[in-house]
Amino acid sequence: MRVDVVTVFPQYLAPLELSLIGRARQRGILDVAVHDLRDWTHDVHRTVDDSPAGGGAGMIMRPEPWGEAFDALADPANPPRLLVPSPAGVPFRQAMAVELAAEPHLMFACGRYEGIDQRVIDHAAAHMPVTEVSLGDYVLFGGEVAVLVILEAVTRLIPGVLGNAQSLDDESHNAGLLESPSYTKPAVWRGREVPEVLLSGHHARIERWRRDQSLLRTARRRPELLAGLPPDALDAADRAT
Ligand code: 6GU
Repeated sequence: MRVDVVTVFPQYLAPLELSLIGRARQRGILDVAVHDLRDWTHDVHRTVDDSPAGGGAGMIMRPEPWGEAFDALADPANPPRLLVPSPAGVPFRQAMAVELAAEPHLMFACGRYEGIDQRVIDHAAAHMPVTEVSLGDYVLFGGEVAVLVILEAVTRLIPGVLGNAQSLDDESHNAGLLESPSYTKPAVWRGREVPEVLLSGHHARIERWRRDQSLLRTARRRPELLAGLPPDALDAADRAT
């Protein structure tokens, strides 16, 4: 997968060198390029923003550098999918991560200040698929951290990135529910015991216990997730919990 990120703070994306994303890049599974939006300005001050049309506080990103960046990075015959992080976007969820993991080319446009001139998004949408995407109902300074989050969620779904493919399998098996708590050694730590069933070696009982913990956690912490499950998601044993 190829990924282009356009930002006025390329250093913000430095963590993409690290850990599993960095390893995926080294192994050629992921080809990430981070671009400085100011490289597409032409004035001595390398201006990317201006005051809002109609007045108001803050600054808006001018359209011209964005237009040139997209011209340089998007092949019209084979355009990328453009993602624009914004608190006004559609919620980013695991289902979107799954969808993005199958794309050959993603491009991210990181807005700063009070946002990007809307014509940038409208113009891009005439040439490529565009999704304005939000991490949740809170406001960040800009889209850079959102790109890190989205790329981490997407990269781990690309075949060959995760060492243990079984963990992805377990995840989808538990679709729509929160994970059960997990434990390791020692069996007793500061007087607290690992739940006995997990040490029993009884795999059917262990699976039942994990499933029950998932259901209870989800009911307590995210009742709206339980309510939104498809009708066949819970069997009789689940309902007994
Ligand atoms: Cl994706 N971007 C920004 N700037 N703020 C956010 C966000 C994204 N998601 C939540 N808040």
